[in-house]
Amino acid sequence: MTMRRAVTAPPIDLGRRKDLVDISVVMPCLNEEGSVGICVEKAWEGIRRSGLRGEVIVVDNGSSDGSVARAEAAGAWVVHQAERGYGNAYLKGFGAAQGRIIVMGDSDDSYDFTAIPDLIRPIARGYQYVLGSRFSGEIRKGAMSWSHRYIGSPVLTTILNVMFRLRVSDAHSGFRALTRVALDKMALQCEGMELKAAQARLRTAEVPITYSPRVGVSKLNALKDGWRHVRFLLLLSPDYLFVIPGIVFTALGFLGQLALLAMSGSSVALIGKVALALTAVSGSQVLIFGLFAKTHAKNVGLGTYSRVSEWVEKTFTLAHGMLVGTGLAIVGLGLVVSQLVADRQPIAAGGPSASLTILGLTAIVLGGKLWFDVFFLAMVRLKRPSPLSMPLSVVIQDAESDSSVVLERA
Ligand SMILES: Nc1nc2c(ncn2[C@@H]2O[C@H](COP(=O)(O)OP(=O)(O)O)[C@@H](O)[C@H]2O)c(=O)[nH]1
Ligand SMILES: [Mg+2]
Repeated sequence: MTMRRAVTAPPIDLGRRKDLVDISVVMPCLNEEGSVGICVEKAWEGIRRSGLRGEVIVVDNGSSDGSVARAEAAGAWVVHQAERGYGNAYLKGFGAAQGRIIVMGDSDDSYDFTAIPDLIRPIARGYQYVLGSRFSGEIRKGAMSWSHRYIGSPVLTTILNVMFRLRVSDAHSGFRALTRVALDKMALQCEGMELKAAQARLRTAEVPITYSPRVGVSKLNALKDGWRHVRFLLLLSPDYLFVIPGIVFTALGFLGQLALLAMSGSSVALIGKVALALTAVSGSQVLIFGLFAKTHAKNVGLGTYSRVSEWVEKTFTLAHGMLVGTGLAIVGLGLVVSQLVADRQPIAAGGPSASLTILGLTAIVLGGKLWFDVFFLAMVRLKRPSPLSMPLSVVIQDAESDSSVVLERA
């Protein structure tokens, strides 16, 4: 989905002609009759102080109170979004906005819209995305609960920064400014703006802002929205979700196996060895999931390139995988058979023979599995044109085998 999709045509109004608007202030609003009017007035004051020509857009999701009337009375253009949700509200508002600079903020009077000149100042210096930071600014008494301020927000912000190598100080700020160019580049779908900003390599700046207690009750739920945030980060990060845990568990399984090699004579030893083998098998499965996920992410345009992932892609081909899989299975089979035949020491005693047998079985399982893994990987790698540009017939290509198939659209 791109941002420039059609929106309900604004009523003919010279004041909203594109060439007459520099800055669009967009506010989502759901039942904020106590504050939306003040916010719209402050936004107009902010626009006036900036010396630019602007518009104020309030996006309503069917407020059941007097929000719409208050917003209009204060001079806002109210647009309606049928689909619920804060993210959807923003998408609608961005689509309606005409300015080359877009400012976004809550309509609960927690952000001070008269500070618009400060917020957009970096844009004049060439920045494309400005984050209003409450943590480097001021958080007034009662504006944020203790748990948000000292636990929720810092933890989530740190996770975001670590996972995506960012350096933002306030990942959940609702007061931001961006340029039209930045908006188009981000091609937003719903959430995760700072991520998209990073991926689109926007020039990003932070400006300290003041956060005041909101009027009315919060519409977001900390746990639910916190979880959505983490979920979204994980979905965009196969490395942290799959690759790293996969490597850790695989290593733990095999190294643990070596550490217990000499241990014997007890059921505990045997249980430990089997458990470690299972750990290695599941770990390697998770690691392979990482490969699938990274390939998929790249296919849908979310992937980031790195030297390692390029190497993996070149190395992890169907032919190599099948060869290595077969090799592993043969080595494993050899190990198991040799332990059975040699019979130096009963396998059931749980000593080194048991370890080698378990390692052999593990290798057989991993080797066999690898055949299916690489086939699946090859499937995920099949190239497919985007549905939007799909002509009557499409060619699906497999780069690795250099072959293709033509599909006719029904
Ligand atoms: N249009 C619309 N606005 C919403 C929705 N949910 C929240 N908002 C608005 O989005 C802004 C942010 O929500 P808020 O409750 O202040 O979240 P908080 O700042 O994280 O506590 C406020 O202006 C809300 O009125 C929604 O479903 N639709
Ligand atoms: Mg708010």
